[in-house]
Amino acid sequence: MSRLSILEFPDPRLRRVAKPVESVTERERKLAADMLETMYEARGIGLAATQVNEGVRLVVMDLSEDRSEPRFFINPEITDRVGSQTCEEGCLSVPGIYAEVKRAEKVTVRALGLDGAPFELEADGLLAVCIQHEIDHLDGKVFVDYLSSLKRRMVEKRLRKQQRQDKAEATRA
Ligand code: GNR
Ligand code: NI
Repeated sequence: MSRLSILEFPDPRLRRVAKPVESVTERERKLAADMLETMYEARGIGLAATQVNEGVRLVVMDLSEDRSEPRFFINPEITDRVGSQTCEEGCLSVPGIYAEVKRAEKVTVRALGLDGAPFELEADGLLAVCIQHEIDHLDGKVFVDYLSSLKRRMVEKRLRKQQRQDKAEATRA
């Protein structure tokens, strides 16, 4: 397995819309394993292929405390949504920024597993939030898109500054 690097907002590559996987092969299984390792290393609960600069509709997640329940979603689609909830969200592509986002409370998701077999899942709570957050990434959306443009510009400014400092430090090291 290998660790992949995670794109950071406002990188324009986070805006690309990912293409459906046509058939699930070793290539997708390798990418899923690398993404899972990358997500665990970064202490995230979800990761979309878009975030590691891969333009395919593949998501990995693990909401368990002990990282023992990996989940994989290929070509995920939300077929039903009910109610609404507000959750404080973070994102590995928007480090250090947390904000409340309103999303559906319950969703029904249809996807393919790593074996290529279709499955359906009813999710609520954080699982529902995370699936909606990840499918947004596949559609080129980031959670800060739901903030006011003023707040989004502040986030962008802060992250650009941090990225400049990181780069300068890397040069000196
Ligand atoms: O690690 C993550 N935590 C999180 C918390 C609240 C709502 C959504 C998330 S997803 C995020 C990982 C990530 O950036 N996935 O794209
Ligand atoms: Ni994210």
